Amino acid sequence: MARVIIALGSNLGDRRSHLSQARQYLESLSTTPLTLSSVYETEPVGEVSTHMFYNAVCMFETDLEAMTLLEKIKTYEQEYGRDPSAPRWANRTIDLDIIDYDRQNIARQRLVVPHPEYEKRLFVLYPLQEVYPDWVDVRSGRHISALIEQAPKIGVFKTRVNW
Ligand code: A4P
Ligand code: MG
Repeated sequence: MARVIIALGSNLGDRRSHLSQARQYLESLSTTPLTLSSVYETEPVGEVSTHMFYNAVCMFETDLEAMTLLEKIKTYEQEYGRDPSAPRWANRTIDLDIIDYDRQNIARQRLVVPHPEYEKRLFVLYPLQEVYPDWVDVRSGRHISALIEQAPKIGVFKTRVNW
């Protein structure tokens, strides 16, 4: 059994519904109830878009191997993570990233855990701190509060949205 943490992001269409549907899918991969963070509304980072994101994190236990979990969430993104009313080339409506897999340090070609760059992203760190207040990065040994202090500042607003 592995304890995993997945970060979710959506900035197109009905963002709450995309998070909620992905949460239901992740429940089907889990052997335990999910621990959910709040939904955060966050300023877009990078060139992707000008639309505000909804971001959240969830934690659960699974029997799946790390690579199998990756394949499943990527397939979900491709099959269900598109807004049917959006053009085919539009941004994905849901992004699912593996932040942690059982406190392991994984550096394979298709899977890097903890997720590469997550420590620069307040839109992951704030919800991560909510579900895992004592989080310490297995690569750097740094505590979540230090990671938050050092990350580039962006607008991150905790909402009361249910998902
Ligand atoms: N991959 C390697 N390690 C992992 C991992 N731990 N979890 C590989 C998931 N995937 C991992 O990912 C590309 C490839 O990374 C995968 O095929 C997998 O083998 P992807 O999710 O298909 O592509 P992506 O979403 O464009 O990459 P990434 O890095 O997840 O996207 P970004 O750069 O995070 O961009 N601003 C705000 N406020 N909130 C957001 O959620 N998201 C992005 C997405 C940019 N700006 C944002 C947000
Ligand atoms: Mg991604």
